[in-house]
Amino acid sequence: MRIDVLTLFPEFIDAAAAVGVIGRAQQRGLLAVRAWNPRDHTHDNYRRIDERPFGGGPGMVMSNQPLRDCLAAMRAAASEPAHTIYVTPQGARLTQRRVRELAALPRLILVCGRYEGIDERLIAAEIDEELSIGDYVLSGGELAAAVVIDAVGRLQDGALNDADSAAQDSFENGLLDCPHYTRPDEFEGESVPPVLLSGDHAAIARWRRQQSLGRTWLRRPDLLARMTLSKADRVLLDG
Ligand code: 6GU
Repeated sequence: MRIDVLTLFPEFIDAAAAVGVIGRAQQRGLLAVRAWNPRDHTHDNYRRIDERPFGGGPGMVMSNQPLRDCLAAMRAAASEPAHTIYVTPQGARLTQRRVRELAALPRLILVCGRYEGIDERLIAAEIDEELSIGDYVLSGGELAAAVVIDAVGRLQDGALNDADSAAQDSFENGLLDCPHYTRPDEFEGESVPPVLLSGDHAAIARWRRQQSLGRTWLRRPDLLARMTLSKADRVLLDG
């Protein structure tokens, strides 16, 4: 998969995509992330990238021409058609379901806004989808784009080692993950739940499922409300 990112801070995206699972996926040739700076498409001496908003008021809007020309250069750099996403708090909330769908596409273009964002006509002409990563305000789209790159990149075939794969189970099945423990079996005066030392794999699986159900009920009842629980899950949850 290829991901091209339009950003005033390409070094931020480069750094985020160079480490961990995503960095390794790039080294393995499973994913290619490239950042593009619209400032390189300005023609004035000051390389200006912001303009005052029509109608007045505080804040600035990103300049139309450099953004349009940068996007054109990005599109021309590869033959695969790109699905173009503007990351903005005005977008639809990103979910693991949408992440799975995006991960199956051959190419994404992510547009990061700064200041008050981009001209509405640019959204109409160039953007396929607007996405938000949550109900809080960031000073720019770069952190949100890094979130999209990470969530989508780790789902590329071969990106996760066995050691990482277990973590995939949690949100994927609609529940929060169970607690995890490692050695020593007594730490800070607390023991490991005995079932995990029992060697009884069926009992361990049941305990983990029960923990997932229980903490989802406590912490994210909204997630449970949207699920239909099996009879076995009902018994684990209700006792
Ligand atoms: Cl995608 N961008 C910005 N600037 N803030 C956000 C966001 C995106 N998602 C949540 N807050």
